[in-house]
Amino acid sequence: MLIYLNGEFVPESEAKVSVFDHGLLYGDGVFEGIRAYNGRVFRLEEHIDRMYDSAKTIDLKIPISKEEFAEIICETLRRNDLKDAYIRPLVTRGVGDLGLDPNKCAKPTIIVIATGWGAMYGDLYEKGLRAITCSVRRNPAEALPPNVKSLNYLNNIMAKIEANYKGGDEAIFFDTNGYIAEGSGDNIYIVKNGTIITPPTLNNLRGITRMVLLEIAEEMGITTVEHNIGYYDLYTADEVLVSGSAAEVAPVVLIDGRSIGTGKPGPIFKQLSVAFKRRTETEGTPL
Ligand code: PXG
Repeated sequence: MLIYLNGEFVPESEAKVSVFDHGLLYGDGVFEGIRAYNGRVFRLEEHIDRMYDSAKTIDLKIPISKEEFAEIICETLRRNDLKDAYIRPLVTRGVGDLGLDPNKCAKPTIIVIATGWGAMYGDLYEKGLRAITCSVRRNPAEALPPNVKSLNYLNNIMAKIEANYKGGDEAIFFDTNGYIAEGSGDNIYIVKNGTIITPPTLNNLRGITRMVLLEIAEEMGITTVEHNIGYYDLYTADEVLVSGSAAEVAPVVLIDGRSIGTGKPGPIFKQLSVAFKRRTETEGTPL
């Protein structure tokens, strides 16, 4: 496997960063998770835009253009002969000293990793996921906006730990106001009486898959609404879905022991999932 690291493609065994990199010392940096299907990178431009917006928010200046970054991602896939892949670009503040001050970090570290990775949830797309709501709250926007896809994912990892202990496939976050925010690594939707409802994006990541699903639903004539939801809405929904570049579109059939709807993946999930798959097979930036 060849990894892009600061201007070079190096074998995995040589892809190393300094222990003084602030990405390691402080989680100071940003990342993306992108998929390529059939030799095309899905929604590449949107992912790059989001990464630059995350970087801008934390005042991290990525020293190359968006076009150059996109080309590096495509070249990483070509060098590894990957047509279907999961891609992880990341930019850290770079090497500094042991203090917090980012001014001590002269040059950001740029990394692109690409690997083959199939369906993240295996057979759960047919069976449905079991989820739990977790006691850890999603980082509030006034502390660290969930829109920033930062290298500090401890909030999400704490949620995942709770899901693991409670026997859930995924954890569902509340925000500090008691509204449902998102999963540990995916956006969330409920379906009620044929309408898809998803929380507005102040308390969650502005998912690229979320954007695509809302587009697809509208095209199919399914009403979509963005408003706050609570746990009552979750437990009493006809269907619950989650989405992400890694997770794609997945049905949730059990939450905190309550079975959702019929307890099986529902019709809206199935329709969206088929339409999403069709898009991933036909759209995207060719390598
Ligand atoms: N919310 C969060 C917190 C995420 O990390 C999404 C939503 C979905 O966004 P996109 O743009 O991908 O539709 C993500 C993305 C994992 C994993 O292992 C998930 C992400 C990133 C890294 C790893 O589940 N998620």
